[in-house]
Amino acid sequence: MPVILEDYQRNFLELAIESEALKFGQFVLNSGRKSPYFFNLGQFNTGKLLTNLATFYAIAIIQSHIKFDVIFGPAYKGIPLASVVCMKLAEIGGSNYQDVHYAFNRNETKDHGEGGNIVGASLTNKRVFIIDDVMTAGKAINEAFELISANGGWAIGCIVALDRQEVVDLSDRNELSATQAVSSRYEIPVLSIVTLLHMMEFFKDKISVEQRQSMEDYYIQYGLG
Ligand code: OMP
Repeated sequence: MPVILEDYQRNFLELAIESEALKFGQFVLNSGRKSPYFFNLGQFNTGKLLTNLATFYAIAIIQSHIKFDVIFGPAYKGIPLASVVCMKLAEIGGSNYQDVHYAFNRNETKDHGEGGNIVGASLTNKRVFIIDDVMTAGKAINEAFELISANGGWAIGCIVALDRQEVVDLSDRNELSATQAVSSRYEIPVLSIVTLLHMMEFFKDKISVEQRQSMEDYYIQYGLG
């Protein structure tokens, strides 16, 4: 099936290169896998980049028609994301998004003041939508689900900027990618601004033959069969 990119997805990838968030080379991932590319969302760190990034997330969320009460960003990279995307949804999302709250966790529980480890809106009895940077094996996102459930909320969906579309267990080639596994385990949609396949399509004539070959080899080794 041909991979077609929408304008906002192209704009996102262009800014990812401009900001050096996306780099081609040799990188070691959390999982220990050696990857020919790495995506560092922390590079979207100017007002221009951040407002554009928030718009790309917001478009993907609005197009999904998912309704929720709280957008939740797991510490650390999810924290600015939850706040800027919450604002952007109110700005461009119309009436459905005016009263969406945001929340994030701190890594250490506070035992004084307001206490607990959730900052911002309460998650109790709320439909919670998770926002994060990248999904490879889904470890970071799984922790967010546990946190939401421990705080009485219902995780009803999630979004990352980049879905690396990697299979978690290589011994089972029929297995799902990490995003598909999360989606089926929790029975929720998992959205992304772009997937690895979008990236490969966009960069096919913009990177060297060697870089393209390493991307294809990596996809054959770790990507969906
Ligand atoms: P999982 O928790 O295995 O899904 O890996 C996601 C995390 O890996 C991200 O939240 C990042 O900390 C890190 N990461 C990136 O930021 N960019 C990448 O391109 C790849 C990774 C990674 O190590 O897999």
